[in-house]
Amino acid sequence: ETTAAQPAAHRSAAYDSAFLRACRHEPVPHTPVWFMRQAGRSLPEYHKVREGIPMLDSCMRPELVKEITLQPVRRHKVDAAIFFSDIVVPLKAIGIDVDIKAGIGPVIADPIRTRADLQRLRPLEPDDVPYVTEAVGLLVDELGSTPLIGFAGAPFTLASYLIEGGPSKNHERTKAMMYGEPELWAELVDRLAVITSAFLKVQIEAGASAVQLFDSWVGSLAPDDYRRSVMPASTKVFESVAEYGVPRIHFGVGTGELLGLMGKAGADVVGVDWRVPLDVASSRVGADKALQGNLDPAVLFGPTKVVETKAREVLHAASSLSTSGHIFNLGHGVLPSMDPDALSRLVAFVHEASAR
Ligand code: 1CP
Repeated sequence: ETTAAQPAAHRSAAYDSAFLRACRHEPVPHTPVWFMRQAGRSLPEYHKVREGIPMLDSCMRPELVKEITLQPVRRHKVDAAIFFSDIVVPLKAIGIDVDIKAGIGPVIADPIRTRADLQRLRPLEPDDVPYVTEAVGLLVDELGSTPLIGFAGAPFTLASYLIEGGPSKNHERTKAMMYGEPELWAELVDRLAVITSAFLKVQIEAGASAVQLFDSWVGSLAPDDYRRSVMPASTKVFESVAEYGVPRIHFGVGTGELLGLMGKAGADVVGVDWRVPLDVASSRVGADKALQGNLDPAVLFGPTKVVETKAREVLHAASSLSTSGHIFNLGHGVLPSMDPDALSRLVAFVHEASAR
């Protein structure tokens, strides 16, 4: 977009990778594939290196982060790596007492519920996360022409964890604040936008060649509420990294009715879950955006023939798009109980079936 951004983008050894080309709507030799949550619990080699190390501690050890991030690239031959970290890492880095509990997820010791609590959400400085800068640098050197995707949690999803104190099904307290104390809510998501922007910038400055903003739980909102109460903060995040010219991906679950707005918030690529076929998603998002998705992760528990049929349907829906940009992914993350070999076979199948 800006001339200042061009040199940085061109410097990257991954610039001409299928993944980055697809993000930019350029012709590709094959449809690029990566999987959300490709690193982690589905891989025996992950369990081995993580043994005895708490999740958030592992995110602060650059050599370990490098190894875990590379594991799925080596094993599955995916077209992109995603930085091994978590959406709560920047919160921990500014002093929020958060832990990731096995079998639960992020748990916040003192939830954020009042105006006074907001003071604890100070801006993130690069010096708060030196281990992120170091790990991204190590990875970019090692990955060469394979792109590294940086990521962060979007303001709504982070707000939900902070207000509820942990994972939530209905986001009751979150919505109570959003509807009942709109000014407090607006200030909260604005502070989270500032933190998230800084966290993405750290990763881009260190060499990440794309970023994904995860608004995993925003599908719980109706479009009007999204537009009014969430979109301004998410837009602020995307605008804050626009100058770098790296592709910005936006993803959430159950967001069929929000896809158009999520694109308008400032994404270059919109991630789609498995509930909306990609040709339908494209009509909602517009031809100027690339799409990422969208095989139902649970299909991987079925027979190989069915996986291939369903994957072909995804490719077919994408091939009829008015836009050329498609990145193959699951409609949400890899599940811990998935057979890694089924994922490797899927990568090979997508590459072969889409070869041009
Ligand atoms: O001990 C462990 O292994 C903990 C499991 C785990 C892992 C491997 C957690 C706890 N986080 C992660 C890594 C992680 N988290 C990555 C990098 C791995 C990769 O993608 O290859 C990423 C991108 C995330 C992002 C993340 N964390 C999201 C957004 C993505 C999504 O799946 O929607 C969310 C919602 C979280 C919160 C979180 N962290 C961990 C868990 C189990 C959860 C979800 C809890 C819940 O259901 O609310």
